[in-house]
Amino acid sequence: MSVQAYAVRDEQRPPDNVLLQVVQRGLRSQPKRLPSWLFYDEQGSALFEQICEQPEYYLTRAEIALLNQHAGDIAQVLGPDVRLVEYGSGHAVKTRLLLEHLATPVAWVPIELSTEPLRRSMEGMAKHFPQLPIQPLAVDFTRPLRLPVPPRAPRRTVVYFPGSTIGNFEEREAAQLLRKMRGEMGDNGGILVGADLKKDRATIEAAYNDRAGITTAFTLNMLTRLNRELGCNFELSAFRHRARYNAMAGRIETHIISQREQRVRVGRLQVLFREDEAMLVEYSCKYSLEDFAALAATAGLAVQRVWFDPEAMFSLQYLTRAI
Ligand code: AVJ
Repeated sequence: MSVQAYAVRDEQRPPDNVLLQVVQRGLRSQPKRLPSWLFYDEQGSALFEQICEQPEYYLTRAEIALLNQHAGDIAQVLGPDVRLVEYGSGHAVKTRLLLEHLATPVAWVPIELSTEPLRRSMEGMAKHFPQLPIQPLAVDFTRPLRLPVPPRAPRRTVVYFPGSTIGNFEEREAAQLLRKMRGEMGDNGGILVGADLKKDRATIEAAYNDRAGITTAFTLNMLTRLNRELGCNFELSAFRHRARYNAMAGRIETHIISQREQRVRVGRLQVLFREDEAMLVEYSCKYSLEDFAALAATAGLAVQRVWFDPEAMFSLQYLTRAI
């Protein structure tokens, strides 16, 4: 393809420029880092679903077991006529378990940047709940939101944020995100948020280093994506996945490690990787109950209720306004 063809394509596709800027900035910083949302192209989303089925990845099974056991109780606490605003349209099974128990929900508002997963989860949900109004929002949920006007007045707006995705954010950003949700839910609202719990290192590390190698493929797929979408030349066999639990910080830290000294083209930038240089691609924070209550408090929220799966691996926390 000619240089000109590239230029034209770039002009017509501003999202690529944003992507290039994000990636160049991350690869220029010291130490190098890339944001974890870059994992979720179509292939990455499919790999994540496979991760959820690995025997070592306990989070999804635990959260579903939790809902199987407690969805009735959770629905009672939330009460009737809830508007359920979901951050990420994610694993539809969880939302379904919840909605099945909610009394006369006003609407389900799934928020998901990529339109294809959004469309798919809407289709599935519409089949299960033909009466339920669905008001999708194809936007980035970390940005300020304008929620659609509900079809009738809800008694309460509940922001549902399952999966421990909150753990991907550093503490300050997580608090900021909770504060934003607090604004969106209003005075009488609540936040239902999944939070993975601190536990022994071996269990946590195994979850991010499955034996089948799916997590490795998921991590390295980020480079495949950058090769395809930005014309980078990452050589996949020269990088590897590393996920370690930092007990002091209470989080899994996932890095992509360069196995040798090498240069990679990122737009007009040449990026040098040293041998064994580590590039940070994800945090997955783990919480004690105290940790999470403290995080909620910094966002002006109080923990009303906490539910656990039968093995107490995972928690679902219900937060309301503290002040
Ligand atoms: C989707 C953010 C909950 O951090 O556990 C799984 C993503 N990364 N294995 C997590 C993930 C590696 C996952 N979340």
